[in-house]
Amino acid sequence: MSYQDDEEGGAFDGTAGSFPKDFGYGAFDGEHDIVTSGDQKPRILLMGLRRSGKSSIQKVVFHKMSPNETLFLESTNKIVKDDINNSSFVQFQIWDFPGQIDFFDSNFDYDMIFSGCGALIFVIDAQDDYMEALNKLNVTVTKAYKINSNIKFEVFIHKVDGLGDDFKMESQRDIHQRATDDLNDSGLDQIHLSFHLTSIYDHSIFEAFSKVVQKLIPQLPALENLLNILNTNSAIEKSFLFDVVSKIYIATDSTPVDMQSYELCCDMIDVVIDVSWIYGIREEQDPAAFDEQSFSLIKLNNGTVLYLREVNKFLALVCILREDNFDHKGIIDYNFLCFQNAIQQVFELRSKNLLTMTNPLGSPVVNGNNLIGDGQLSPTLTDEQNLN
Ligand SMILES: Nc1nc2c(ncn2[C@@H]2O[C@H](COP(=O)(O)OP(=O)(O)O)[C@@H](O)[C@H]2O)c(=O)[nH]1
Ligand SMILES: [Mg+2]
Repeated sequence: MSYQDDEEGGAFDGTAGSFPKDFGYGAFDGEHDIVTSGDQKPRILLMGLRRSGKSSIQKVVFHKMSPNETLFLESTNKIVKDDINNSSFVQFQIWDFPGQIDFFDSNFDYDMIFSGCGALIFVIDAQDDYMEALNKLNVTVTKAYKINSNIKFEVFIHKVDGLGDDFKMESQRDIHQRATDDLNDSGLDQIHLSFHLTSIYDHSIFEAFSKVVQKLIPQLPALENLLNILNTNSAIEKSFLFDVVSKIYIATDSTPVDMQSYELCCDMIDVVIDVSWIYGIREEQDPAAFDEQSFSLIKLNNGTVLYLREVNKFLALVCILREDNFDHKGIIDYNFLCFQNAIQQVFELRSKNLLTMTNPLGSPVVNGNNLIGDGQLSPTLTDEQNLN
């Protein structure tokens, strides 16, 4: 069932450089090397005590490792820098830290580490005693904030698969309380920590990572707005804009996300990629199983339809709607084209701005271009009346 085992494939295995150079939006070609090169990419740091699950998270989310395989991961003894580029829409670097990092060790250049950092994820093992982890969290956050006050601090209360629902909630409440109290005690109550309950054994880790990445995308409001418009005009109940390789969603409409819908959509992406991998036509040079033509439709027996459309080689739109409303497939498809167009405009605007602005620290690079500014556009999505 896993296409990623295919050694020569490479399109979706997260390996840098496996994509042809001309992927993505044609309009952006030729600008790829401006910001992609060097250490300019925004950083997401993974920190926490030894064996809290940092390397596992990184392997499962970005390298398609199966959760069981993480049992055999060696412990990390130096900073591992992982470039999430070329194979993914949103580009950034993930730095996986060894657990036993010591802040008083002068071998580490903290100014350098924290100054280019967009988000710091602190992983706490919820199956273990977390007092030491909380101390470490406090030291880390304080240190990082002093160097760069723009860092987004994310706490992953991890390995919650082993915990009952009550205990889960209780740990979250307790950790939240203690962590913020500690910060208040040190007079740093302006620091905001976000908390996520995660596990690599279900989709929660992808969901949490989605939220982290979204905070680093300045165009998020524009994307959300586009999805809202699309939904209203096409009678769609929920839609996600997915980064296909990692299955993190970079945007969704403003209705609340329910975990089950998200899981369904993730599974659908797996199915689509697997099927196209097995039965798709493969051209010599381009092993991508997924292209601009890809779409898929799944009808569930509860009267719901899942509809997936490819936006570009990296992004897919997955919509959930009621079967009755799928009568208007023509309108939905038309609206999708408008949506696709608008998305392209958002990122073209960004690439124009790129010429006049420099790379702001912490903002991610998309398709080799830095995300800058806010997309102001007037999408001309049609509604039903216009077509009738
Ligand atoms: N039950 C459970 N175990 C996990 C989870 N994530 C990681 N682990 C296990 O935790 C152990 C340590 O993981 P590792 O990634 O090496 O931790 P690191 O030292 O923080 O990089 C491994 O045996 C993993 O299989 C999780 O979500 N649930
Ligand atoms: Mg590790």
